[in-house]
Formats: sequence, C-alpha cells, structure tokens
Amino acid sequence: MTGSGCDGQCRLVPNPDQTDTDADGLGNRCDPDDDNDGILDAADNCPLVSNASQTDTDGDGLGDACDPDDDNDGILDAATIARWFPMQPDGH
Ligand SMILES: [Ca+2]
Ligand SMILES: [Ca+2]
Ligand SMILES: [Ca+2]
Ligand SMILES: [Ca+2]
Repeated sequence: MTGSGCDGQCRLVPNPDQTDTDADGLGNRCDPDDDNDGILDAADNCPLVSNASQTDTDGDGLGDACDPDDDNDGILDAATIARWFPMQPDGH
C-alpha cells in the first residue's frame, strides 16, 4: 500500500505530487522548513518565502517578504507587488 502523506518514503523518493518550494527534495508536506530560511514553518511568518530576518514592519504577522502592504497604510508596496506579480510585457 502506498502512503500518500509523509510516511517514511518521502525522504527517499521524490514525490512529484508535492510542491517543493525550496527544491531540497523534501516536499512541502514533509519539509519542516519549506523555504529553507532556517525558520520552521510553524514559526515562519512567510512559510514559502525565504526571509531569515522575519522582519514584519507593521506587526500583522505577515513578514515583509510576503506582506503586500508592509506598513499597513492600505497602499500596496510597489516593490512587493513587483516581487509577487512580475512585470508582464504589455504589448497592447
Ligand atoms: Ca522542500
Ligand atoms: Ca522557513
Ligand atoms: Ca520564510
Ligand atoms: Ca507585515
């Protein structure tokens, strides 16, 4: 019977069904630190973005690295937007 979760084989056999954000061979479901920034997911304020500093300027629990509005002033941070929505060529 094939396990579907993180039972044993995950560490040895790449599981194509699993997202592996940090590409360390451990699917996110088995990887205690999805982005490999040294902060375990449970404590990471951006579990899928490498941000070892865990800087959270506005203290809303979302690290600056994944907070679209770092200072919580309601205006999205342009730099962050660029990070999350890479510039798309506007041919029209
Ligand atoms: Ca991983
Ligand atoms: Ca992490
Ligand atoms: Ca992180
Ligand atoms: Ca924040």
